[in-house]
Amino acid sequence: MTWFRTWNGAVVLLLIGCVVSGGCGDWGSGNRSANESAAITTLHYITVAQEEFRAAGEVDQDGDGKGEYGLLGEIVGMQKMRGSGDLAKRVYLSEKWWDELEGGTVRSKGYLFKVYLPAGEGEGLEEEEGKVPAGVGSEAVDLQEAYYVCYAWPERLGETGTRAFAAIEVAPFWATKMEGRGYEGFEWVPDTGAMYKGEAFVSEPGGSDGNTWSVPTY
Ligand SMILES: [Ca+2]
Repeated sequence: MTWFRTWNGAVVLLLIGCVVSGGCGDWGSGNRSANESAAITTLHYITVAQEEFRAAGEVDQDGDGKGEYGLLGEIVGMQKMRGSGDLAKRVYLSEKWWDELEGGTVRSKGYLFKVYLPAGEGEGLEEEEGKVPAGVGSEAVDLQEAYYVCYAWPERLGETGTRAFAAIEVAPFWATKMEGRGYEGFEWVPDTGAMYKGEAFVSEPGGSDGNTWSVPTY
């Protein structure tokens, strides 16, 4: 009985510690691996959401009947969309797969997620400070019908995760151990073209940020 009381007491203390620290889901070596697995899962559902969002034609800035990919605030139904200024007709990324939206960046289990869309000439369109940017030129809109990139990186490098990930409009996912440049929280955020060898969106993945981006073996 003493052992059970002690063991149970330890559990209670652990739970109190979790409440005080704001959660137990994002630290510890075991959780780093769990966080990375969860990040891959969330990235997967973001790719599904992107295809459904585009197919539904929620954003069609040039009115050609071909939908454009979305920014995360638009996809989760919390930000007015480019072009129409309406909210999406439905939520495309269930709250099962993310916790919080902050200035266009989604937070989930020790990782941050951000989508860039083509703005033309390799530049990225992003949502900043809770505002979805206004429309861009027609050439960029055409590119937004075809390309996007979504990065996932740890909130605290080495604590909540050791790898960064990227999803683009075609499989597979890409990952880096950040051997050349670390990404962490809102301070060190991947640039639009980080995972591409050359011009963002239209060149081969592989990395131009000092890191090696490759297809992970998990
Ligand atoms: Ca269109």
